[in-house]
Amino acid sequence: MSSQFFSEVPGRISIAGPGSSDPLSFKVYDPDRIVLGKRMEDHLRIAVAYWHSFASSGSDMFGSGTWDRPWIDAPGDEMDGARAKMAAAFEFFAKLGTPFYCFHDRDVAPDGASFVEFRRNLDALADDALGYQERTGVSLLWGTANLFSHPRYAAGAATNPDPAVFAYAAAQVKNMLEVTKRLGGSNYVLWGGREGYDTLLNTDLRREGAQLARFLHLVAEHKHRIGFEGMLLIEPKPMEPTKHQYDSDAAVVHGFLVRNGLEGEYKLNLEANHATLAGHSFHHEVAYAAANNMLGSVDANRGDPQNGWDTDQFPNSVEDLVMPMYEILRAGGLGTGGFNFDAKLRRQSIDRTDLFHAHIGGIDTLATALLAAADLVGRARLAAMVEERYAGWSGPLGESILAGKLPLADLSARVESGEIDPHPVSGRQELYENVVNQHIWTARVGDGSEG
Ligand code: XUL
Ligand code: CO
Repeated sequence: MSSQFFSEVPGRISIAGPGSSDPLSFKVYDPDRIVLGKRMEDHLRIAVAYWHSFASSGSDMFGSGTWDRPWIDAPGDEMDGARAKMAAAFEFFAKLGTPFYCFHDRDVAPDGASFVEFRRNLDALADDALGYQERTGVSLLWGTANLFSHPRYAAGAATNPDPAVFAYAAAQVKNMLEVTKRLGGSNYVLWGGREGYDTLLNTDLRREGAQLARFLHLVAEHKHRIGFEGMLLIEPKPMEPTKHQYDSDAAVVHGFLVRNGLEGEYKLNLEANHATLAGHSFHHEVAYAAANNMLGSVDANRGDPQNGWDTDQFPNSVEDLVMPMYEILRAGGLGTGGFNFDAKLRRQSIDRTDLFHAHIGGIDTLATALLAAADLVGRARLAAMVEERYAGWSGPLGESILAGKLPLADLSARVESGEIDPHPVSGRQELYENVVNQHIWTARVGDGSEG
């Protein structure tokens, strides 16, 4: 295993178990452990994000980069730098031992002086990526085009007041969709970073909605034209960088797709911190997607309860992840999706080895949540309690109402006659909370995870 950039981690991260004192080992994650009949690795389908971990130097709006990332200032021209970055990325993926990665076109390829030059750069680097994928066995979970960093996208991409910007974005997505297909990507993501507005005073909402719908139709058409078999995914986020982003949350995106005849073409890539920015729990977003057959993939991270922005920290709370994981298991899993660490180190975590600590902690947190959620699914107590709560809807009255057999007048007559006389029943929220906690505790002490 080559050790060009991460020599402090000589080989692959070991699967050491909960008693291990080696910080560079997994304590809970064990790819081959069978959970509800499936390998843990195949449940979680972990991916590392190229942008936060390899294309960024830790700069923020108040200061320049702090992280020790020699590949970013590698000697030679821009393409030499891009190749050093890719070498670092694949060395990291192979040592972490997780199966997937994700990238934006611009994370990998230098802009060049024109669109054609950018495409040539990306094509050459995609050839390199194919070689790395073959040698390491690491695959592409999803590709995406960055339609938000360049100044041309300041007023949006598809929703720009200038159709020339729409066209440029279309060219970029066409190209990246084809690159994603060539790399065997499992999905393609669209995050509308600047598809929104900073002020309504200069914004025509009706036009911008129509433009966005047209763009999504074009992307779906091209997907079918080139025979890309992966899922198209939209990633909701309510704001940042714009004041308001159109793809605010799972329900808003779902409604937009249905209204515009796009249902079935797109699913959702849900990010935990984006849910909290939208004023929802992550559980809410996942439950909504699962209930509407919109579950695609997850960007795993967490926000900070005291900060109102996208802090993109690595997940470390099992409590926060058990119920999203439960919904995912009950929906039959993420399919071609997975858990992508759209998370970044804190600015003071300057060592390259900190990248390993962050991912190991995040992965062990997901693994523990998976065990607790599998226990909840396996023992089926929560599901039985919910089923019982709605039992009336499977009885004669509930079924007749849902089948449209009882008009308002009939229902009213039955109430007036006293035949129908409901009595309040307890919602038992505290009991439900106790049941969930019990499963988290048993997963932690390593009992009963196989349900
Ligand atoms: C930004 C964000 C993006 C998308 C991909 O908040 O989450 O990195 O995941 O464009
Ligand atoms: Co994301």
